[in-house]
Amino acid sequence: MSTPLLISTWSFSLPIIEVEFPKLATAGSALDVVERCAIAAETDESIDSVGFGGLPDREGRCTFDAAVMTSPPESGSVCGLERHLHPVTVARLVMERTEHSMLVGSLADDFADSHGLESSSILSERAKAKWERWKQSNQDATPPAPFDHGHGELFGSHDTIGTLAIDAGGMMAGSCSTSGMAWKVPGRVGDSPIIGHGLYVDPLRGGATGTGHGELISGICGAFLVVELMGRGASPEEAIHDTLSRLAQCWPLKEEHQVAFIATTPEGEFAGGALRPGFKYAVCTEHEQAVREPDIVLHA
Ligand code: SD4
Repeated sequence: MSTPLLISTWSFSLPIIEVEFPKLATAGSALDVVERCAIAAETDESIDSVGFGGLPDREGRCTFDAAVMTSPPESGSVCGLERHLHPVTVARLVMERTEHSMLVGSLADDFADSHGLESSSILSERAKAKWERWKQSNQDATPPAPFDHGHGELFGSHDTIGTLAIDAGGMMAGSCSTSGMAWKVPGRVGDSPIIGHGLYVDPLRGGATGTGHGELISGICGAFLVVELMGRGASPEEAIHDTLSRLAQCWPLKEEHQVAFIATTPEGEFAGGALRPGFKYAVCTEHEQAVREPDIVLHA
């Protein structure tokens, strides 16, 4: 028997993981729980960077990316879904019903159709109205600001949801779901659905998931690096610190750049850390249900 753990990026995820945590101690599998956590965020229209309510690309088209993983041979992901509200479920179908690990674009939507998932409009009226306002004020800019999240606070309370769980049976699972950068160039895919970038789970070494500027995370295979460092003996805090330091060494960082990771060992020792202040993460254990400040902020 293992001690259950459920951790997730950003404070908005606490109410979600509080509902799901008790299931880890009973019969619930870590995989079911991380899928349901992502579904809850995808359903909440007030979260403008995940699922319904997510902000669109610069042409006003919304696309979703997601991934799930339980081990190196067991992962699934989708990029650029345009017609299905729960990309995490499509990612799980890729993992469980195919021999592949990633499907993209309209063909991934067709795959979801073929498994009976209902097609739907994924751009909310509120997100469309925000895009229209953005378009109005950016129409003369060439090119328009690529990484502005629209509300001027990329790392406010809402961003990509990344979740890691360990259930009572010792299974570890992770999920990640996002609508990506607001106003992105159509076709852009960030780190979240790429295994080893936004999410990595290895039952022998640990799990990690990232949030923030996907291009920066991808440039250093962020989630893989955190897990690899833990596998070589680093604590989660040290592994996140060294990964963020590597990133800071490689990139000419701009003031608005932010990246954060959460990570756990197979035994459930966990940490969260960020490049800059503003990041928080949510934790549920047998002793604690709380929003935590990051254990490390590289540029405090
Ligand atoms: C991405 N890391 O697509 C994700 C999500 C994100 O603002 O940055 N959202 O790069």
